[in-house]
Amino acid sequence: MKDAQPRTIYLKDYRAPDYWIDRTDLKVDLHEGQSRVEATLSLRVNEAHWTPGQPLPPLELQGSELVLEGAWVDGVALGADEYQLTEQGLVIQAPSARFELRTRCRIEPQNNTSLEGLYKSNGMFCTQCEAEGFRKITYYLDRPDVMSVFSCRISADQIRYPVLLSNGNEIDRGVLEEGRHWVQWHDPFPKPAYLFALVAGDLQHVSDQFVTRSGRTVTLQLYTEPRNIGKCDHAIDSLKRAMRWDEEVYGREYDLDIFMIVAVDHFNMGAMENKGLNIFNSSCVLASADTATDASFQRIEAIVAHEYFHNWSGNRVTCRDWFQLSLKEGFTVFRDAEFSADMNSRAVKRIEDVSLLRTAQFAEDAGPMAHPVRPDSYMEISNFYTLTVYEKGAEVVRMIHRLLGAEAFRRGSDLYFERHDGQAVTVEDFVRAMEEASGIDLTQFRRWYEQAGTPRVTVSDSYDSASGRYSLHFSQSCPATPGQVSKLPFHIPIAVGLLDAEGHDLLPDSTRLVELTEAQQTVHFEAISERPVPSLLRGFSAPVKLSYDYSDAQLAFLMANDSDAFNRWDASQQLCVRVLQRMVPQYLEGTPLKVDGVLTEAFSALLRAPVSDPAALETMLVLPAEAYLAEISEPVEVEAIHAAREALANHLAERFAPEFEHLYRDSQLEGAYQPTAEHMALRSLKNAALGYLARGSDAGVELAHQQYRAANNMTDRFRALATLVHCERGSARALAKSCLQDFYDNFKNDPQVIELWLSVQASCQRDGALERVQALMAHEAFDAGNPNKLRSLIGVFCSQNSIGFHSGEGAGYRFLADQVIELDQRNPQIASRLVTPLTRLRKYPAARQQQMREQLQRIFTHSLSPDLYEVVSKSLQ
Ligand code: 0A1
Ligand code: ZN
Repeated sequence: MKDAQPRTIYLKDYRAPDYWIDRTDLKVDLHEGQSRVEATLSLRVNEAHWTPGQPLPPLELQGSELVLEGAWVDGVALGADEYQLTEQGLVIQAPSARFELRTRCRIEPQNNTSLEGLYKSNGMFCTQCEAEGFRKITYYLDRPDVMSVFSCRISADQIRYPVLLSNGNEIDRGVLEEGRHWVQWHDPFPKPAYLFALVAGDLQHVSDQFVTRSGRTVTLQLYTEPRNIGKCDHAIDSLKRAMRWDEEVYGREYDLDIFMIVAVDHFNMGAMENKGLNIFNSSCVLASADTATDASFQRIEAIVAHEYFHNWSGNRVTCRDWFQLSLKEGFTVFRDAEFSADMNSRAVKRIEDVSLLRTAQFAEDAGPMAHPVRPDSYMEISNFYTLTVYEKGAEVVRMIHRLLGAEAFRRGSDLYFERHDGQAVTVEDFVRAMEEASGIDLTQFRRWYEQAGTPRVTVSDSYDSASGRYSLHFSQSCPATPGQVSKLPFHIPIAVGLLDAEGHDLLPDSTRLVELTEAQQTVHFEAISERPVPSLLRGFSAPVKLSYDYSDAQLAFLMANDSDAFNRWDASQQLCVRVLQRMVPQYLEGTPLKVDGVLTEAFSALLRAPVSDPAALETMLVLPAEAYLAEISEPVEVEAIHAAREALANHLAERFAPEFEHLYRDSQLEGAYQPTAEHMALRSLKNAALGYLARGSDAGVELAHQQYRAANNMTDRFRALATLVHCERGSARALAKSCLQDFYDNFKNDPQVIELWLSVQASCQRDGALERVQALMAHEAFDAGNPNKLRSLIGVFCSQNSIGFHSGEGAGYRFLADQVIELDQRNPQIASRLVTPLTRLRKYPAARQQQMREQLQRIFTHSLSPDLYEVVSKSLQ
């Protein structure tokens, strides 16, 4: 905690370090009270900053919450006047251009509640060093451009901690007195400190093997607490698929003899790509049919792949500084998205990713923390692990892929990996490799990395029947964002299709890629035999807000006919949004809510057609989320949006009860649970139908109850439970209550299932939501020290339960502020993430905005961590 305003760090101030660390040898002696870390660093002055004969620059090592016991230079102990301890760390004068520094520090991992550095989770020791956690383990040049060869000797009590892991290969082990033992690890690949990891615990593991394409056998191990050993298979299978895919698609092979994953229950993020020793949030790696939903099976596959892919995009080639974070994250998200698309339904994966981007990243880009994919300043880097850096960053790489084509893109990635292997580089290095390999000029394209905000593209058209010329007129603009008032035009790839009256593609290769580079631009299509309906931004070819003045009938037409599956879905969403947006003023005026007939007709066509792709159909049956409707509204009328969405869903439920009944019956699966794409699609369709059936009749409610009781897997059980909990019908009330109790009784010992149980209650919008959440905070199932529990209960309530969060004259805002103030003392990273819903204040009508502001101001009166200080101060500006 700091009282003074945290310092702002600027990209323009980047300077290479004064010293390099060629070798880092750690001895970590773990105890229940004070643990000891001895670090021996082989230092070498950076000759770019020093000429022989000149005085050597001081060595300034970062350190935080460390107690220094001693320091030795080339074996000689430093006297008290030979070093300085500052707020940032340890400063010493170097004796020569090369020297060895040894430090010994005491730390108390058991009291580390920030979950950054070395800490304890359920009795095991583990680490999280990205971005700047290593400085809580020892004094170091804790920056990603300092790459070092690490070895690590861990010693601990043999009974409590039989398993001792670190990066690289185990090279030796032995026993000590007093029931202690030690293991020595060595990682031959130079790496920055943020990729260091250590684990000590009473763990079991499953083991498997992977033979690389060059014939090397790699041991794969997944470590967990013994009670979870039956939940490892899916992650191991996913890992093997990811390893094969990266060889086939990117030509990347794994490089060590062993790859380990460890599951921990207390983790701030999803997972971490430490070299050879990935550490995962349990919820992102452990799964079984009885305890994990299809969504979590898919999430695990994606995250296991993501962390594995980092071995090349992040570890072998790393970031020069944290402004370059998207270099590894945007690229790796693009890689994992393509992997998931190849393993499952490509269209559905794209729809899911775009929904997230449009709902949450667009909101971020329009909020007080908006920043470019490559930010140019930050106070606290932990605040920049954002949807903009990850998801928009992935969209930027996707656009490069589209502009270059798959082959040139692969040449570009080969060049990038080959040229920069073992280096810490920049986004510019990545873009340049892509340019050189393809011959395509990306000068203007680079603005995607530099300019924040979501570009708007407005399209109109004209058709000259005499000449057969069809023209699309584009104009682009980008709203101001903090620190960036005016923007230059972006280079925007827009995939365009043209449909004839029968719904067939008119263009030769069905889709043409239009490249916008000007603020205003017209594109012509010749020899077009009739006035077409344009299908714009196919596959969401750029992260923009595109508008074209479609009629309702044209949207229904695209929804039924577009050859691009993504755009069929998008047309259905746009039509729903239209209808919902017409209902919002009806609600505000107190007139009855009316559903436009054209939507009913479109749904009728959809539900009457034979089901060719169950997964795609399901995506169309899910109405736009309230959060998305909020993102595209200004001001956000929370109750009106909710009422409109409910009215539309109820209308569809009543109107199409027989169709939903058929879908439900026809999507039943026989036999044991399988997490295959095909089965998941059928389950998701069946459960979407169930949601409508339960809205529509008491018989539907009973069906949900039956499904809950008969389910042989967590997807069906949980979806039935959620249906009952969210159902407004009176008959659902008692059933929801008894099923929630039954669910708890059955799964109370399984934290991942209890996260689901908390989240389904937190998102229930019925009256009294805040009181229910507060009651759950006092429940034995809740643990304020566990980020997953905080996210499932408080995070879900504040971000997904709009009625609950915004009701009660600001009671929800006060509640969130109270939680955040308290949490900031223990875990600043989570506090600053949890506060996000309050930072959206400018979207709301004046009275709510004022109430939200008051709570932000109240938070700001406290002594805040840099994390929370940055977010709150920027939101109040
Ligand atoms: N690099 C990881 C995510 C991660 C980032 C920061 C963390 O602690 C502050 C932890 C994990 C990834 O992209 O998966
Ligand atoms: Zn990542």
